[in-house]
Amino acid sequence: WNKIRKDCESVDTSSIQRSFVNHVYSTLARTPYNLDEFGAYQAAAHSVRDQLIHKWISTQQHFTRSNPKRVYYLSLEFLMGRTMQNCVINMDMEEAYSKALREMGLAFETLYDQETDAALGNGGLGRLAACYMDSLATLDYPALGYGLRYTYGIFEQRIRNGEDQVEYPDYWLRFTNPWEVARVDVAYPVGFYGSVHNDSAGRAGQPGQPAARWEPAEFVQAVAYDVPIPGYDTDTVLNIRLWSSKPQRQFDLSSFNDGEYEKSVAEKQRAENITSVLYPNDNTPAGKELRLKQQYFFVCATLQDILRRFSKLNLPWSELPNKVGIQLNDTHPSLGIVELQRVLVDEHGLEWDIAWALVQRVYAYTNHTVLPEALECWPVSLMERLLPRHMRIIFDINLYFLRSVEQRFPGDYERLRRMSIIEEGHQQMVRMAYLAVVGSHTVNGVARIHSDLVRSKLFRDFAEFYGDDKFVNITNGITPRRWLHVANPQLSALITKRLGSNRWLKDLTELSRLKAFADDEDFQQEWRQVKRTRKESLAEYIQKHVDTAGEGPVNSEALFDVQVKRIHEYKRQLMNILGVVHRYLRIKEASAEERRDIVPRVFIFGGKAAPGYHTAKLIIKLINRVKNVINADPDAELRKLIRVVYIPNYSVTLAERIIPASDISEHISTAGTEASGTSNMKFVLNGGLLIGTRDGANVEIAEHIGGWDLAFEFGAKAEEVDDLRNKVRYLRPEIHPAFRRVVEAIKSGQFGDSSPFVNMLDRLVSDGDYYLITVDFPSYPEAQERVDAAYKDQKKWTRMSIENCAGMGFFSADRSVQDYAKKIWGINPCPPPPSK
Ligand code: DL6
Repeated sequence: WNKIRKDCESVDTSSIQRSFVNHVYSTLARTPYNLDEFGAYQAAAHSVRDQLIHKWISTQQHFTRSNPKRVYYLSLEFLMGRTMQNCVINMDMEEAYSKALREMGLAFETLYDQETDAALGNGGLGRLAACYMDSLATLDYPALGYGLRYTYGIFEQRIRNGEDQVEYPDYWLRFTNPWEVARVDVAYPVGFYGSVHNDSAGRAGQPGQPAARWEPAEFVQAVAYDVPIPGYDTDTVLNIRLWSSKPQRQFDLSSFNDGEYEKSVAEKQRAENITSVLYPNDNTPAGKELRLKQQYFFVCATLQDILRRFSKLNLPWSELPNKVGIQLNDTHPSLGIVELQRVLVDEHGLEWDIAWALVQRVYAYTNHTVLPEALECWPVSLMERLLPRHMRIIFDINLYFLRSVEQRFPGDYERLRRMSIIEEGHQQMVRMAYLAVVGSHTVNGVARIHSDLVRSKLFRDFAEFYGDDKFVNITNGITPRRWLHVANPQLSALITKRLGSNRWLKDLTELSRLKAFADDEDFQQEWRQVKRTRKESLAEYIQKHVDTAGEGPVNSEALFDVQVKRIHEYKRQLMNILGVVHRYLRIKEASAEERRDIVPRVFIFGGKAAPGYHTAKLIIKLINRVKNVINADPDAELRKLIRVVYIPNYSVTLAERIIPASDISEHISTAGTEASGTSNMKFVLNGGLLIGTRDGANVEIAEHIGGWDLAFEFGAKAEEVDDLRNKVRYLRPEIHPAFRRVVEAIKSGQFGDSSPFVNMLDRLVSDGDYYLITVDFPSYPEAQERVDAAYKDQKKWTRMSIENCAGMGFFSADRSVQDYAKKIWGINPCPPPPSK
C-alpha cells in the first residue's frame, strides 16, 4: 500500500499528465476532442485535489497519533474565493503543473479563471476565517475549521438600469465542487422543537443522573463535507468541515403510501432548507427563525463531531479543556456554549457546576463589532419554541451568573439589569454577546482601538466583574500568500528579487528590509512599473466587463482612488460620493489654467448592500447617478480629469484584481465604528496608500508604516465622537458651505430626479447625522488635496508606497494566529514528521 501510495503522490511531469488525462476520461467522461477550457480546469482541479488529499490524510493521521490539544474554529462564514491557484502555490506545484500541461498544449494559468468563487461569507468576518485557516495550516497548528455548506452563497449583484442593485442567486455548486470531499460516513442527527421532561431536579444535574430529557419533535441530519486547506511550504493540510442538512429519511413512507406525495417531498425540502442559503447580512443580524435553526444545526453537529473525537481518547471529562479549544467567530455559533452544557449535564450526567467550569475553559469568543444594531439578540419566545431545553439552560446560566454578580455588588439591581443575558422589555430577548462573554474564558477584539472599546464600553460591566485580563486584543491579519503573492505576482517577484529570497512569504516582517531601497531610483522605477501594469489590467477589465455606456477606456495614468467593501452607512461611501460631487463642481468652474494643475482621478466603487437595507441601496443608486452624469459631461476636458466607475458584484476574485491597481484606498468610517477592517491591510501591502480616519486597524497601520505622514488622515477621533453626536443632535452646528453646496446640487436635480435622495440628505443636515458626515466632511476634501499634492511628486509618492508596504509585517495572519495560540488557545504547532 505505502509504495503504491507514494507513487500516486508523485508530481513529476508524466505523473501529472497521466492523472490529468485520467480525469478527462474517467471523471468527466470527455475526450481531448470535446474538452473545452472549463473541462480542462475540472480535470486539472481533480488532479490537484488528489495531491491535496494524500497530504491531508497524512496530516490527520499525524494529528491522531500525536494527540495534541486542538483548536476548533467555529464560523458561520468562510469566504474562500478560488482555490486552485492558491493550492498549487502553497504546495509548490504551480511550475510542475504549468510544465506538464504546456507539453500537452494547455496553458495551466489560464484555467484559473474558469473557477467559481466559493463565497460562503458576507465580507471581512468570513474572509478573516479563510485567512486564518491558511495561516494555521502554514504554521502546522492542529486546528480544524467548522462551517456550513450553503447551497447558495452570497448573492450575485447586478446593476439594473445603470443605477440599482438587484440580487441573483449564487448557485455555486452548479457544476459540482472539486474542492470538497463528501463524507457520507460522517452524519449526525439534529433535533428541533418538542418538549422537555423530568426536570424536577431543577437547575443542577445530580451526579450520575440526567437533569432533563429533551424530546425534539423534528429531526434532520447533518452530513459532513470536508474542504482540505494546504499550508504554504509545509506538508500540513488542514480541514474545514462544512455541514449540509439532509432529511433523516429520504421520504416519509407513510404519507407516501397515503398518496401524499407532495407532503413527503415537502419534508425533504424543509430539511434541506436549513443550509440552503447564506444570510446576506453584514454587521446586521438576520433575526429569522431559519437563521436560528442554522445556528443550532451548526453547533449541534459540530459538538457531536468534536466530542466523538474526544471520546476516542478515553480520557475523563476533566481533560476536555486540555484537548479541546473552541473559538467562536462572533456570536453566531454561541449556542454552542449552551449545547455543550446540555450534553454534559443531560446526556453525561455531570453536575451543573462541574460542567459549567469545563464549558468556560473550552470556549473563547471573538467580537467583531461594537455597533449596537449589529449585536445579536433572539426573542425568548422563539428560542423557547425551537429549543425548549436550551432556553431553560440559558435562564439557569443567567440566574447563577446574576447571583454571583449580586454577591460582588450587593443590592445593585441596576447593574443586574444591565448585565442580564435576558433583556427585559415588551418582548424578552436573549443577548447572545453576553452569553458568549459569560460562557468563555477569553474575549477578544480585532484591533487595538476596537478591543479598548470592547473593554471600556461594550462590556464595561463585565470587565469590572471578571477583571480586565479576560478581555484581550488580537489585531486581525491577512495571508500574504493570497493577498500579495497570488493577487500580485508582479510585485511578489519584484520583492523577492530585491530581498534575495521569498522568505518574506513565511515571515512578513522581512518586508522591512525594503525600506533601505525606498529612494533607490531603479527600484522605484520597477515599483512604479508594477503598479502601472496592474492599473492597465484593471482598466482593461473595466472596459470588458463593466457597463461603461460607451464612455471609452479609463485613463490608467490617472490616480486610481478605490473604495470597495460592503455598503454600510458607517463605512460612509455616502461621504465619498459627496466628495466626488464636490470635486466635480470645482473642476467644472475651474479655468483652463487651474485645470492644468488638477490630478486626474478615477473613483472606483464596489460592494454589495444587504438586500433589505434600504439606505445602503440608496447609496448605490446615488453613486451610479453621479457616475452617469459625470462620465457623460459634455466637457471632454473635464472628463479627462474625473471619472467614476462602479464595479458590480465585488468578490474575493475581484478584490485580487482591484486591490493591486489602487493608488489610494478609502477607509473612512466614523471613528469607533469599524472594528478593524482588513482590506486596508491588503491595499497597503500592495503598495497603495491609504486615506482614512483614526479607526480600526488604520491606527495600527499608520504606526507600523512610520506614522500618519505616510498616510492621509482626517476626521474626528473616537474619543470625540459621543460629544460630537450630541452637538449635532441637539445644537445643530453650522453646516459647512461646501457641504451645503453639494447637497443643493443633488437636490436641484443635477443628477436626475432627486426625490429618492431627499430624505437621506435632509436627515444629514437636521438631527440624523449619526455617522457624522457633516462633521468630517470639511476635512475630507482637504485631505484629498494632500493626496493630490503628494501624487504630483512621483518620487515622493513611490517612496511612500514602498515604505507603506515595508511596514506591513505585523499584519500577517500568521502573526495573528500565533497570538491566538499563545494568548488564548494554549496550543503548539504539530509539524509533520520529515518525509523519509
Ligand atoms: O474582524 C473581521 C471584520 C472586521 O475587519 C470589520 O471591521 C468588521 O466590521 C467585521 N465585523 C462583522 C460583524 N458582523 N457580524 N456579526 O462582520 O469583522
